[in-house]
Amino acid sequence: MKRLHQFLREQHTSPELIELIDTLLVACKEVAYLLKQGALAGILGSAGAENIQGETQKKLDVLSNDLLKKTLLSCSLVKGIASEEEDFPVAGNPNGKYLVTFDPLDGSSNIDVNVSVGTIFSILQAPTDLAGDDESAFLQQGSKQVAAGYVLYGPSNILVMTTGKGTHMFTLANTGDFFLTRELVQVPVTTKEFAINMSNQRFWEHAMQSYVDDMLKGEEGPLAKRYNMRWVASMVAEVHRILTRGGIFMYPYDYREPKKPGKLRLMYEGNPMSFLIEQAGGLSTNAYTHIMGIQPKGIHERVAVVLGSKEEVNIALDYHRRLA
Ligand code: AHM
Ligand code: MG
Repeated sequence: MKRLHQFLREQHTSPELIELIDTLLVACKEVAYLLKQGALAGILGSAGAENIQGETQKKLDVLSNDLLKKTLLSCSLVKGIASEEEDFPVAGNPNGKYLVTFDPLDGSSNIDVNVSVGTIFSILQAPTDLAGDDESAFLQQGSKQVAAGYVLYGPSNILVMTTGKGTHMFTLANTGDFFLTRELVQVPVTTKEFAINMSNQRFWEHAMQSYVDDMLKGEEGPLAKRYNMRWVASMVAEVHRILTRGGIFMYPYDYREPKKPGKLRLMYEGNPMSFLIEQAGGLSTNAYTHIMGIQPKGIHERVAVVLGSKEEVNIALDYHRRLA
């Protein structure tokens, strides 16, 4: 079986990018180890603090953020980092070549119930004229990402990654090495499986309500398909399922809090997941347009997400074109 290193070298990935990915994975392996210990390491439960988005932080949100931050800033290639759990970007080496944005532990509401969570990351080229803690350095469209991926901490620990040459999966072995276990992943074009938090239905836009209503009508409805539904409440697990067997994942615009359209974040969740999905032949949108074409206005900006199997995402886009 092929090791991650060998695979990246064969893809002509630059030695610097390989070094950066390696560094990032050192932190992810530590997170994986902590998660495995669970209650034995006293790491479950709340940290008693809130992040900038007003969400209660879990102990492991804080621990994994600290691990990633410390590890990445020790790497001379890193000019700056931005994290879902940090109020502001943090500067690294002023001569560093890359910026890294990350969600240290996505789906963290699942930690205490022992369900899959993950670390999501996105790597950008650092502009030479802006400091590593300057927010504007990070405000690049998703299409500019150099690499993106996630590590899913589940029954197996799996790295899913792209550098723009397809999406590939690597499984973590006991030796600490990641081995290539699926090359050039392809999201099936059609699907009958959707993922959405139905309890928010009354807050969605009319077009989304109508689309989901029609899915629920099954074979007798206008979509003429019997759908199945899944909701793990961990985006990494959801995207992993879609990369594996197809599906559509939606966290749509939501008018609970009008100033926060959608729950997910563009820089830490929307862009990296879009890169992975589109490199695997899927489609990733905000229900109107490609997520990776959106010009970010702030590092903690939120975005509506509708991604997955191409044909199904096109159906969702069509409802939004007709009923918006
Ligand atoms: P988090 O980054 O604070 O963990 O929030 C993101 C998570 C996603 O993984 C998941 O898709 C969503 O929030 C679940 O939301 P809900 O609580 O509405 O089910
Ligand atoms: Mg999170």
